[in-house]
Amino acid sequence: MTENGLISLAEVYKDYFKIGAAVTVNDLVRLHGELLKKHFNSLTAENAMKFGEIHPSEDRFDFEKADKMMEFAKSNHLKMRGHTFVWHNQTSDWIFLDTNGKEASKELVIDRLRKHVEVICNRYKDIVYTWDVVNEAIEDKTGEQYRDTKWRRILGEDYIKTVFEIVKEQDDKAELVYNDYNNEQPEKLEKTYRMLEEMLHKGAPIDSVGIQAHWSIRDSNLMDDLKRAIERYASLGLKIQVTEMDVSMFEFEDKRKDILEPTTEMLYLQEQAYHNIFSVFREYKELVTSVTFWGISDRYTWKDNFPVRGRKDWPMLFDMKGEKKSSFEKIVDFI
Ligand code: 9MR
Repeated sequence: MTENGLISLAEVYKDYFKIGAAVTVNDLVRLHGELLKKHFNSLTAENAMKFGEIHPSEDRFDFEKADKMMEFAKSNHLKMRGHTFVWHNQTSDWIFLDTNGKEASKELVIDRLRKHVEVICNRYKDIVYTWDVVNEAIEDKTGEQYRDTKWRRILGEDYIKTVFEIVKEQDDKAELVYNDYNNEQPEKLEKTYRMLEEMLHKGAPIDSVGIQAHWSIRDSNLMDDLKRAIERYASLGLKIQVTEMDVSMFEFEDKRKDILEPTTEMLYLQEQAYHNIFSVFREYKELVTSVTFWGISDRYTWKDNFPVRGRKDWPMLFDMKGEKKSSFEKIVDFI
């Protein structure tokens, strides 16, 4: 069956979870457009729905790109993930400033956030099945629980709960997600667990944890960490979404710039990684509701500029020509 050129990833996984991709408007046409229609049933705007992009000043929204994505999704029977309401990056400064240019009060920021969420939810909630409500709120440094952000400083300790409540008021049908990276790794997992436990206890309407899954071909302990994380989060009654997956050819510490195409060893390690990771996702299909890739093919990936600016990476399932890689074959060969 895997030799069949007609195979669709979303179709293969239809009884497991949604299969998504992060997109720019350029991905909606030509090769990437075709791959999206064939293999995916969920879209995430890579940047177009972030606060700073969609609401650049208080009285101006820029819906153009997100609307194009919505139209594409509607005409091709895909759903969308809404990404993202509250994050420390790509957020317009105006929301944190009052009319005198001083830091805005808690009441003012909440009022503005509520209006923002209301507009975005009303426009997109028919097509959006899940929102990344709060993104990356946990601190990476050992010993510190929360990332120090303007949101937290102004809205206070329980801001995560407040934000989830605001989104729930506007869309009570969507799955509401707390989304972060490295949150399968033991230390960050425990911090995240503590935060979620506390917020849920206080009544925050959190449905799921987003595991971003920015991984690499040499992540040791990944399978054990991942299983433990899924089980820990599930013990709080939460579902799991894999929200931004890619499997880089380079470990974070590997800053080489002289590799101009993936080696045979890299491709082999990548297919093993994809194979193992998807076996775990399938094992937990009752808990995992979607798996989204942070891109479509190796032609375009944010990893080309992170952590090394201008260094090509090849983290996706489709190669530079849009052809299926051996990693693709490995994740559909269970049927
Ligand atoms: O892929 C996104 C890239 O184009 C932006 O420049 C970057 C800005 O911070 O954000 C990237 O997407 C991020 C996502 O929204 C949240 N998790 C980490 C992703 C990769 O940085």
